[in-house]
Amino acid sequence: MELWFTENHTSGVKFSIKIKEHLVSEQSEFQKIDILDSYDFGRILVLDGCLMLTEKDEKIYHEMITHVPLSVNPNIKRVLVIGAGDGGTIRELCRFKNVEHIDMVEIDRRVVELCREYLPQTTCSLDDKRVHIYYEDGLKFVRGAENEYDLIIVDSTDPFGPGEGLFTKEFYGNCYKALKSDGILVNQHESTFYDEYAQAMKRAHSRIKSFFPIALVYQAHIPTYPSGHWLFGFASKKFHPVDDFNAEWWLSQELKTYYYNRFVHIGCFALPQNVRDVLRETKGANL
Ligand code: AG3
Repeated sequence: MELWFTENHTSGVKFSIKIKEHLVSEQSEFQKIDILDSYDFGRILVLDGCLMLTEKDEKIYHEMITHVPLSVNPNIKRVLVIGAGDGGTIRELCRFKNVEHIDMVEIDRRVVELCREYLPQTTCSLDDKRVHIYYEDGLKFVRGAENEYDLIIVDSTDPFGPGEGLFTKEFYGNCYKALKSDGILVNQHESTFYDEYAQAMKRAHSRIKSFFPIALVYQAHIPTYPSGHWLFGFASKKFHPVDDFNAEWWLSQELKTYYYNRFVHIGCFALPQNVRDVLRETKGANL
């Protein structure tokens, strides 16, 4: 009998991967957690039916959400990561020697526990001495922080269910306050190809723009996400992601990567016309 995982990317589009084995199926206090083993993508983490990562392409997402901000400000020392229970973002951050302290705030302890058991590829740095894990709601956690972080990374689910609060005006305002005067906020920013995601992305983008003087979007090709084209937001109080890009410094770190490199860093901010057109519909757009 054949076993397939299917995510409905829209009401009229399905994306399926042939499965070897269904390793975990658990309803936590917050969401349905599934971990599967597949023939073509290795192990797969699924939350509430939405594919979060596969072993085959997770490096694209995790490198792009970390190396881009780190190579713009090599003095990043204190980092706050919201979500990210699979550990992939933490793994990439821990490769940077300048990073001294990482607070990771994940609402669902079971995601971390199950990923530790089944996804060692991404959880391998969660025990690094610099990492401090809090099992709390990220929205509440940032309320209490002021002028504390050089970088905040929002590695969330889609803006439905437990991740919804991480796309609100209140949250972005508190992130602004929690960042130092040269702080950077990077978030997973959905995509524009399908309308439902485009609406969520536009809302998030105009909210971020209302707080940060620099608010840009960059892209990556992630084969297993809806449409295969995914966006990240780069919002900042001072640093410009392209003008302040420190390629020499990044090269001097000698980090072997799968997707990110100095050419991608510049190129990922060059957005296709259809993405620019959607962004232009957001409040305060200056494209
Ligand atoms: N978080 C963003 C996943 C969004 C994918 N959406 C979807 N499949 N509908 C990924 C978490 C990786 N650390």
